[in-house]
Amino acid sequence: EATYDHRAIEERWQREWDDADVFRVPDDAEDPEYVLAMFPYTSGQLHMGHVRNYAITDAFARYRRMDGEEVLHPMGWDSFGLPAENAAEERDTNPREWTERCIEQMRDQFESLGFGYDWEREVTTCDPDYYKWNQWLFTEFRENDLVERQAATVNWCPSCETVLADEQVEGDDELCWRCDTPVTERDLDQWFFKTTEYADDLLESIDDLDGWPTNVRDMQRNWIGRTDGAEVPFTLHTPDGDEDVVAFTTRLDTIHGATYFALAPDHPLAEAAAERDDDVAHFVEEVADPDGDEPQGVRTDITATNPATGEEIPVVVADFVLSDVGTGALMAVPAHDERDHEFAQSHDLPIRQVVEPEDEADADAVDVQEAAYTEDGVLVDSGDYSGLDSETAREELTADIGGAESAVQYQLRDWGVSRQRYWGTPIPIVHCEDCGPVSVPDEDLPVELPEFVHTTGNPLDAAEDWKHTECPECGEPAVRETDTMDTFVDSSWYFLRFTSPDLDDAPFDVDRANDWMPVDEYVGGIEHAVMHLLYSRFVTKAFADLDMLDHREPFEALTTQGMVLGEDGTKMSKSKGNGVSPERITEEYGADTARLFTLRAARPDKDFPWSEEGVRSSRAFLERLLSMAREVDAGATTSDLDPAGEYVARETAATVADATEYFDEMEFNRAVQAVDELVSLLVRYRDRDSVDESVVARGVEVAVKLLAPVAPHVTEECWTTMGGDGFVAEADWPTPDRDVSDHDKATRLVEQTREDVRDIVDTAGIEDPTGVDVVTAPEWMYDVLELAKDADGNVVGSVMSDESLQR
Ligand code: ANZ
Ligand code: ZN
Repeated sequence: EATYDHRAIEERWQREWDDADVFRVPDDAEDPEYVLAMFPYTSGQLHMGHVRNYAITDAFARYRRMDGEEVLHPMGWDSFGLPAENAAEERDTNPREWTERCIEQMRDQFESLGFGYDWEREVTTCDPDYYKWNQWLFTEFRENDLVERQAATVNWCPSCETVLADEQVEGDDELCWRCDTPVTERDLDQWFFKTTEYADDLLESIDDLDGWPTNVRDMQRNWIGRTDGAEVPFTLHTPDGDEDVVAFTTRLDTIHGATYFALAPDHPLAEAAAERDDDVAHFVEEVADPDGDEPQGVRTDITATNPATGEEIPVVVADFVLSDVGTGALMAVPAHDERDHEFAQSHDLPIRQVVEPEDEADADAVDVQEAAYTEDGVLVDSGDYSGLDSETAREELTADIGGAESAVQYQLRDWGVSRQRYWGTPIPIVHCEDCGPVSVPDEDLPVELPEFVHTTGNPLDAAEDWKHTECPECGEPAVRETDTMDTFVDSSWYFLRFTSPDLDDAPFDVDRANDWMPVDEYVGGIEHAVMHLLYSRFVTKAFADLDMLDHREPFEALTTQGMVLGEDGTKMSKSKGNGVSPERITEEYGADTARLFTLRAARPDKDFPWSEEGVRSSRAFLERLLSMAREVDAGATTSDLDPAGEYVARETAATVADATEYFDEMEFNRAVQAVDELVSLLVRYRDRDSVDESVVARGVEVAVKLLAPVAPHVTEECWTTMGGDGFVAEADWPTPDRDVSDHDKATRLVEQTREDVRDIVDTAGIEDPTGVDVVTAPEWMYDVLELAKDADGNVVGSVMSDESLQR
């Protein structure tokens, strides 16, 4: 019985876990713990990144379960989206059939990897029972003023006469993916979730997310992008009369140097100027390019009064003024802003310095005619404000200038959820000529997708029977909204659905959700660090304000896992041919080996290269553990232990203590390392002349339990072989059976000094470092630990070596 037949072992235990419902959790748990991996997009194929992601969460969930918690560890399918539509086109099928096949395949792969999910809670976003609640959420948010219709620019193919998603516009030439016609732009009314209402809330509570990686918290902050500044009105003189236009500025201290004023090309006053002046019209319609390298613009027949100087300054229309930033108008200060400077030079506008460095020598070195000086400093040529520092000047000017006030600006935009695609949640709106857009009443939800048809445009537009309906308000003929929702809506609340997946009168059960939420440990890719997390946070806060949830943040702790690279250290990809298929690894070496290798290779958040060598050594490790388990004398009783036996027993206890700490921190690589060392020690100890079998048995039992979350099948096999009760997956997590505090201290001292010792011994040229001055060690260690200090009290000694154990 010397073989490790991973196929038989893995099949057997997967079946037994399933038969015994090991991973089912009750609705109301006493000790609820929620461990979640970002659910996969249903591409049909798992890659190594998936294996890693799900191995991390599964190991953590299994650890927590053995540790006594009731662990919710569910899985579902992010199954709407354009790739399914494309695949359906290519394969002459429809998106639903294709997606369902993908799900079957992926579920099989998950099962063969032995991930312990509560499959009764499986959630599939393209299922009407699920997307019905997206529609309900849309309606509910709309009733609460969190949904709005706004004009937005979309890609338009003039030949197919259809809107295109960004992914459907190909190449630098921006051609339609279907007919290669150059794509144009169109303004269409689109639906938006008002995420900006929550900008401050979303920003401020990032401070409390101390279970999140710092880089992700920073990315969230940057995305929200709060800027503090002031709004200041300028009076504009146009041929049609005077009008006050407010500008947003972060540098009100520079207002005395504002020598021109600039409007975005689609500002109403710019459009009016275009009607009066062909040059302006030409610029607005033909030239303006907000993505261009150089700031471009034209002068207009409008002037403005600088409220600080009373001076009349020119007004230009310029493409570097963005219409969706601030107010779409700015005061230009060429002496202190680079863009304003570049534009002033090319258009011969005055550059007037009003701030200089505090230090005189530095001030002399500044020449604003050459380049803008953009730092804060001391004001000059600014009337009564000259001599003030920038900060103070900003405060005083905000107070003094009529109509000026402090203002904040966010980079965050409302979340546009309209997609002109088929494979998504239909937006539950009916357009009526008399009543406008009317929400489909809750009792008529879900609005189900019609049958898929192959067409050039959006299949929903072509679905005449589906599209034409009655207005829910007045009963007259009306037309359904044919846009579907961004699939990020699906994933913005799926974690709530897992708490009560079958509920048919609400998206989730409020009590259940309050019990299980927030997710204790959320694991997924860094590519979701911004949008998915932000949208989930937004929806959670909105639900909290609708009294549907007691929690305002969905994810207590977050881990973003690193990449599994190819053997060559670069990203795995088809074109480079350095990809590794999870199926081959599972077939050839077993799921346990695949899991063990991916978890021991690096900390979850670090990248690591694939290594076939590493895979083989992981497999060898499991073989060794299994063969030890088969040889263990499980019934052995303890006698008086000799020092070596006592040492091994203590090492065993200390390994439990250390590994438990590592598991808490999800440092599976260190936990595995600790078990690896323990197993090596047990092998050496077992090969000695005098062995206490109970010490070996306890050691192996501990190793098996500590490894169970990582390599769950083979450890079940070990457990049964050793006569363990039930499943190791349900066994109690081990606790140290000896006081390891002094051992711990001594071990740490040894580890810390191991390097120092070698160093000192080498440098000092000490020939025999042992026995110089024995450090106080617990009595039991004398025999196995040789540790010494030199005359100055520096530790110089050798630590327990393999040989000393074998004495
Ligand atoms: C005057 C000024 C003087 C400015 C100065 C900067 C430096 P940040 O800091 O990037 O958030 N701005 C205002 N509205 C704009 C718009 N619609 N499109 C493009 N730029 C706009 O940007 C704030 C600054 O961006 C504002 O402060 C404004 O220029 C410009 F020495 O006002 B500042
Ligand atoms: Zn109507």
